[in-house]
Amino acid sequence: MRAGFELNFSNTLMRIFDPLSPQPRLPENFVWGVATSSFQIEGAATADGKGPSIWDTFCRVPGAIADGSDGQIACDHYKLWEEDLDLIAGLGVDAYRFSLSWPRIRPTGRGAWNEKGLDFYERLVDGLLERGIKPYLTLNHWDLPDALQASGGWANRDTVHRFVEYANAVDKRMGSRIAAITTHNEPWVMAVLGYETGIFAPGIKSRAAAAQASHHLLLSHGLALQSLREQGCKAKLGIVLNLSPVQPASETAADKAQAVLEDGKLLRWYMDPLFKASYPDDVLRYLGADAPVVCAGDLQTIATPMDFLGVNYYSRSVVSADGPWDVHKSGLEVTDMGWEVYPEGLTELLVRMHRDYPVPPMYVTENGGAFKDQYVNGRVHDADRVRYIAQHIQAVADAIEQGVNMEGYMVWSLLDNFEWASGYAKRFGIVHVDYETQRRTLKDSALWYRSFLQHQHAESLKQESLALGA
Ligand code: IFM
Repeated sequence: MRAGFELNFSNTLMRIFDPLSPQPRLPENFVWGVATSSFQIEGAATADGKGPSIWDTFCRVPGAIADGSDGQIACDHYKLWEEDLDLIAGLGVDAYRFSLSWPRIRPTGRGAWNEKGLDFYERLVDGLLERGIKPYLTLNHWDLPDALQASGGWANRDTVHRFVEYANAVDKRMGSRIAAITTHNEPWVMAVLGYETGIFAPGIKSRAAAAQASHHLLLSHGLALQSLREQGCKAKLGIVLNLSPVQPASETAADKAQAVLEDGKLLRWYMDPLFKASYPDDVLRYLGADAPVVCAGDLQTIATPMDFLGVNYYSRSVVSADGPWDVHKSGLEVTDMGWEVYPEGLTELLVRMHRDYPVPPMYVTENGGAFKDQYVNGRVHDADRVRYIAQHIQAVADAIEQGVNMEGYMVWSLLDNFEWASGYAKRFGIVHVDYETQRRTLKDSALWYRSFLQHQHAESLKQESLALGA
């Protein structure tokens, strides 16, 4: 066994691992990475002047987090960051995608800056560069300063301007060392789960507030891009969306119509303004009086050209006009989150985006699975996660075959971490975290990813020397 550990190989996995079989064809400079986010791993919730975020507050709401946990310690990454960077370097990845905690940098979202917060991220960025890893920085992965929520959070247009100030400050301090800056991670999640269903922070239940929040998130993205470019930012700039192909549960007219509307709410509500400077009519009709207030020029600002688009993909979405779809009906494997394993959906999605929109180069900025891992004698044999990742890498390669311009793939997640309303029970990491001792252990998926990347890099070198010899 090449990787020195036992796995049940599926056909895809066999193909990807076996040097004698054709490997997935990924472009020469394809960027391989791992991803995390600040609130999910950092801990140190009040250290060195950090202010509270909406998630610190939300975690205190009884029943909001399944296991009653919070982000006070998480993976203690604020203290263990050097060890974690060594771990990342050991995997042989090209890039690390991480986010900054806005309230660590500006504790109340407006007013004084916290130099110690900026210092922390500067050390992190320099540590990555010293190890030869490209920093992919996200400005907003959901942990809004709680003080801004007091005045409405993302439902208040003022937050847009506070975000631009924050983006500028980060760029001034470290922008020249960053490979790519993402404005927002998954605006759909922040708007819909945060302001409409209320199952995520800030826990508001208002469709109108959610629609307004989504508009402000998009507007702040466009304004930040313009402002960063004006101040000479050299990093690639983009946004990250959570997307899925939406399929009807049956061929009935009602199910099909429902699928079109859900696709509008999830995908076109974000892609249309970003790439066509308009909101989709069917979703505007559905929202009626809850549609957002859009000022003159907003849509043109939102459609400011980007250097890249990030796509976070986990599964497909199946919808029925009769209510929620039972994932177990399809007979597909289902992860510990209750999400179907559906790699072909990733190819379908990427090809559709390439076909329907003038997209810049795309990245899969998150992909991975939560599974019921067993830690036994210092090992985690997570064959299900290995299979999941391998199949999705193949799905990216298939999209490239069909002409889609893909620049990278990042595994979610480097570490087991705080999975939002699910707390610590759901484990997405390719590295196991023992939350009692903070010991990190590479799971089989991390060992597999490392071997896979070694092989990819060896292939690139071979191609280069062939080209030189030719
Ligand atoms: O853990 C999250 C991440 O923060 C955003 N994308 C989805 C992941 C899994 O739910």
